[in-house]
Amino acid sequence: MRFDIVSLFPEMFSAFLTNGITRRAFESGQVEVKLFNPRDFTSGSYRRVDDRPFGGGPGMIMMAEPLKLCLQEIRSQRSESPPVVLFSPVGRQLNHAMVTGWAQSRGAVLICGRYEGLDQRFIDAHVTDQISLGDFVLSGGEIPAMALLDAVARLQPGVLNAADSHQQDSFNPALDGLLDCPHYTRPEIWSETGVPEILLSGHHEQIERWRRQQRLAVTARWRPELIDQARRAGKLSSFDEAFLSSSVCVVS
Ligand code: 9WO
Repeated sequence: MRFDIVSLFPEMFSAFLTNGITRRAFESGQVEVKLFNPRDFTSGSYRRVDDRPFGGGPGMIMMAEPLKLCLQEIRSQRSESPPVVLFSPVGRQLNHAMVTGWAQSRGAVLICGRYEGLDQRFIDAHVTDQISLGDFVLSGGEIPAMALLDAVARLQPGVLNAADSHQQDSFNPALDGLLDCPHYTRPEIWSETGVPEILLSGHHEQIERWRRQQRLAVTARWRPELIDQARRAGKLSSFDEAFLSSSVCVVS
């Protein structure tokens, strides 16, 4: 798959693309990433990419023409016509189902806005999808673009070290849409605090039962709507329901 990034700050992506477990996906080209700066698609010595808003008001607006020329160059490099994504709070909020969709796609053009936003005429003419990370405002779309790329890259076959450790993730359908259980590592006593006895017992069946119950308890405590969702999807067994109803189902 191929992602073309349109950003006035392409350097922001270099540390991201060359570090961590996702690095392999990017460096192998399994997830091909190309960066395009709209400033390279301007004419004149000022290399202008922004201008003042019609109607007045604070800040600057990204001009439509450099974005269009940039997109034209990207389209000329690709055989099919890719989706054009804008990161903004207007869009649907990104979730695991959307990430798996993009992870199985041919890729997209990711537009990273800056300043007060883009000329609406470019959005109306070219943007096919808007994606939000949540109801807050950033100073640019680069971090949301990296969030999507990161989530997509780690789902590619062979990217995670521990084979298939994303099978254990929160929001993996294999975990029935529950949150993940708590994890512990060495030392056995840290800051005068031990770890749950069961994890040291070597009883794998009991450990798995404990982890399932922890997932249920953590989810019921912090994201009760996900319990309802799992229940409606038929993902909760009678054992799960019995545990949820019991006084043992408590977490801090
Ligand atoms: C910002 C915005 C705020 C409220 C309603 C609509 C909005 N659109 C945008 C927008 O397109 N902003 C551009 C990208 C330019 C300013 C910086 N940008 C941005 C994206 N700020 N915050 C985001 C964002 C993206 C995804 N999820 C959360 C925030």
